[in-house]
Amino acid sequence: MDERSTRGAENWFEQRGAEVGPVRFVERRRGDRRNGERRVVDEEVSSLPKRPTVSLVIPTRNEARNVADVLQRLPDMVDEVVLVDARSADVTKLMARSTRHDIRIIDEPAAGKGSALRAGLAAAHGDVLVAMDADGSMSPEEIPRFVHPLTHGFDLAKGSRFIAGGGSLDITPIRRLGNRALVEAANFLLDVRYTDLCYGFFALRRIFLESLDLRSKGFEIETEITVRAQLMGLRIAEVPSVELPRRSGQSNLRAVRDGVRVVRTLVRERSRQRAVEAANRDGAAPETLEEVGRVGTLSATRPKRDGDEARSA
Ligand SMILES: Nc1nc2c(ncn2[C@@H]2O[C@H](COP(=O)(O)OP(=O)(O)OP(=O)(O)O)[C@@H](O)[C@H]2O)c(=O)[nH]1
Ligand SMILES: [Mg+2]
Repeated sequence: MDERSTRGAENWFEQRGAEVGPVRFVERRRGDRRNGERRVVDEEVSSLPKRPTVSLVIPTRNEARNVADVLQRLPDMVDEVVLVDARSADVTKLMARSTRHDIRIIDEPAAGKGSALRAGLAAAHGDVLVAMDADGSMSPEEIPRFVHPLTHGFDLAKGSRFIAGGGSLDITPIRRLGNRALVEAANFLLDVRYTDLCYGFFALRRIFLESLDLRSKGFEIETEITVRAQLMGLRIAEVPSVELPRRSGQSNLRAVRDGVRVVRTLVRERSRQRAVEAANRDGAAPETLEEVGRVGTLSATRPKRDGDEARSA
């Protein structure tokens, strides 16, 4: 989607953030694909504190040459850094510890970025969980623009390389095509209008993590988070982000294998959505966060907010 059509047809919020210049993000809602243009809705009052605590979760595999640079550039708003590493054959952990003394390092024996991310998210304590890669392809300076929507009524802020203000200096033509096909498939199956799907820079309110009930082991984790958040009725924003080439080292992504895993995730989540819709029609869908967690399914409506604060405490 190009800049003109994005800018003209969608719900842009543009505000001055606390630590950065104007913050832009686009609301993504179910029905967007069919309904097209929508009115900008009033921002909801957020139950997050104005200055939430922020945890940064970074999965690493052989990123010794990159991780120090990333950690040196973290903005002050990051209160906690959780690094998840188990399979590095280099000195990633040593580099991380010597750059940031208070870093929490978690050993996750299970292979895959998804397994690492799940372990890191579960271990983090902040009101807001930010996930970012360690290879230098994501700029820590962008973190405030992911946190900003969450303090203004949104629950998930997902990075997009393909809206105005975003971009990628890293993506190959093949990957771009594959990514585009996956985005279109997701939009068709789920009736949304995302511009990016497989991008690992995002921020999520921690109170929703348990209900998301994430299971992904590999690079399909971002798809699972986005799709489940949408099915839960969470309020989602796309935030422009610029992806740079990795500073050094090798990619862990295998385009075909990981693309197939994303497709499988989409199909599985679509059938789950159908099941929840059927349950909703029968009046049997869970209504509270506790019920959602207990029955292991997702409500098609936004979970109730009562007690959000207490849960996040
Ligand atoms: N702990 C852990 N981290 C991983 C694993 N696989 C990838 N990562 C990390 O997840 C992040 C994203 O992986 P990348 O290899 O950069 O994947 P990518 O960004 O899709 O590929 P490139 O664009 O080529 O860099 C990086 O910080 C990796 O170090 C894994 O099995 N375990
Ligand atoms: Mg990368």
